[in-house]
Amino acid sequence: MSTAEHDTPDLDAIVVGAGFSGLYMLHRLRDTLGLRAEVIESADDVGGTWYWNRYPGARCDSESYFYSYSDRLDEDLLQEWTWSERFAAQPEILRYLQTVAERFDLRRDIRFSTTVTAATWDEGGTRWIVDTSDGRRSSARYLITAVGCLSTTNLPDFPGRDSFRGKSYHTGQWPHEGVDFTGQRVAVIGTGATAVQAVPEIAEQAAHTYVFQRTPNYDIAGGNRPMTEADAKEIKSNYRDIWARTRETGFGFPYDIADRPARSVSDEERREIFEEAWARGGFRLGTTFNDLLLDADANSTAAEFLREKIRGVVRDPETAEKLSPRDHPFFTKRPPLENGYYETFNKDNVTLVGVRETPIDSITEKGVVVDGVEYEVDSIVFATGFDAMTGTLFRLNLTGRDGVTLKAKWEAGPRSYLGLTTNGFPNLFMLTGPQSPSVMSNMVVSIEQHVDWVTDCLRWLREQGRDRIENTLAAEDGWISHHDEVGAMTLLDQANSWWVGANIPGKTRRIYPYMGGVGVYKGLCDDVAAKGYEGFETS
Ligand code: FAD
Ligand code: N01
Repeated sequence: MSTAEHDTPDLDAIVVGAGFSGLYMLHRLRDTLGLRAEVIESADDVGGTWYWNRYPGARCDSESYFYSYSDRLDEDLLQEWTWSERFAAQPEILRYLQTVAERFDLRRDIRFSTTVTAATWDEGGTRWIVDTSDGRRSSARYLITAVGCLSTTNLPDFPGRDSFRGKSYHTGQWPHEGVDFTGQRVAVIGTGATAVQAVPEIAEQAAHTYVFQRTPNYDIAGGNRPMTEADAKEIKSNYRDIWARTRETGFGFPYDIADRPARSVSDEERREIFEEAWARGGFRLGTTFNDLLLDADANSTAAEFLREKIRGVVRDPETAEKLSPRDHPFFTKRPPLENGYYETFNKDNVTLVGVRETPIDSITEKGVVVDGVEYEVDSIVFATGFDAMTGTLFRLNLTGRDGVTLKAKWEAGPRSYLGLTTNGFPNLFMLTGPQSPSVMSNMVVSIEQHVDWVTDCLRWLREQGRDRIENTLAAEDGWISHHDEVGAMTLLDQANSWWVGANIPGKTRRIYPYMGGVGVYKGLCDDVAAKGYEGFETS
């Protein structure tokens, strides 16, 4: 297809998505490399996750001072911006991303309210042809997906779902004007990280809240609090060290994982260590011992500690037991951070409904039916998560070399090199793609690492006078076997989580994120680059 056939002039790069990834990518392409780039975004503004997830209680669970762009973007912004809370709420994070967009004048190269509906590799033209919901067709040398790991909502197909006469909401597509539940009977379906944030807030307003739980989680104390001036001063004077640490640790947090197994200390000492981590709040509990995610026995010590915490808060023993996970190890499903979730179940107007043994039968005009009981409600909140990691990539309808679609190629699970590229799809880069650390990390650190790596790669291609890059099948096979080997060393496969694709009926069960850790992964990527992009063919 020749350039003349395109409605818009050719670009050097098209980026899909304007969240943390797409914004930083655009800045690098345009301002570092001087390329002509455009971002295409379904929403009418920037923000990604933080544009869509406006449900009550939405906030981050990586601490805000490191859940933000690092000195790689702008050292001055780090000093100018002050987070108001330890874990900022959605409006503040959205404001931050809007500020970044304004500061770097990014919006002028973002096409909003436009969805990429298909993208096809044109071998003759060495370009991607991109179709969008506005009927336009664009083309670019490079296609970079910044579509997010958690951006396609999962709305289970409960029989009768659409017959419900009240209002229903998915947390990932929350109305911008907010929802007032005052005086209402509300059903919340799901008990993942989203529900754990939303339920206390909804229960504050609603006349009665029914929480439908299929799998209880190990929720950790969030410990959110306002940031003090002293906090901000200390953080701002230590930023260099903080970022250096986030890039080297396993999860991209500036916390080190203690170099000791759980059974290397006495029961009393372990308890004290857990208590101290619990009191500090956040994911520190997961860093107390180095074998919690590797050894079932070690893991059971943390699991029992967390069950005890539930029993300590929830007064009704039957409800406490129902809320206590027993069918999977700690951290094999993403542990939510809780700020008042368990306490909510001490309220008379909150009911926990187990739907593990007796799944939701149907949704009727009036409410939710479980085990022959109809729970009549005015509103239903679907906190049922996402078709994570691959769901949004498949919706791009990517067709690579020789007419092969990504969906067909990945039928038995993702196949990538470094989680960044895939054979048969030249000049395609997937930011935080499956088989990279992505969701197993503080994501902004992983996003920056991917964006910087892609930037360096494009610069190198230009210096070499080349404009086509594709990873070899051998490199891909090697990466997948390393990825799977590392994943198999963990307990991750012992739970039915979205990390293994188990939340979506029919989805291929695999470990989707890379489990080798952020620091190790960065080293491997750097090594590939240092060896002249080993594992890639270029022309
Ligand atoms: P996203 O923010 O998901 O942005 C992707 C964008 O791509 C979206 O705006 C979407 O509209 C757009 N898009 C997708 N497909 C198309 C298409 N076909 N055409 C056009 N546009 C398209 N991670 C952490 O590390 N720490 C946290 O504390 C944390 N908290 C979270 C809280 C919530 C409620 C959720 C849902 C996720 C959280 N995450 C957290 C993960 C979070 O998704 C990432 O941290 C980060 O925001 C992802 O940024 P992104 O730019 O890669 O993707
Ligand atoms: O989604 P989830 P989420 N019948 O998939 C249940 C990030 N995040 O939106 O566990 C009945 O975790 C499902 O049950 P089960 C974070 O990475 C971060 O809560 O599959 N129930 C589960 O309880 C997180 O992990 C924050 O048995 C059904 C729930 O719905 C990710 O986003 C906040 C069902 C879905 O939980 C996703 O979290 C929010 C069915 N048919 C999100 N189908 C922070 O705090 C699904 N469920 C930063």
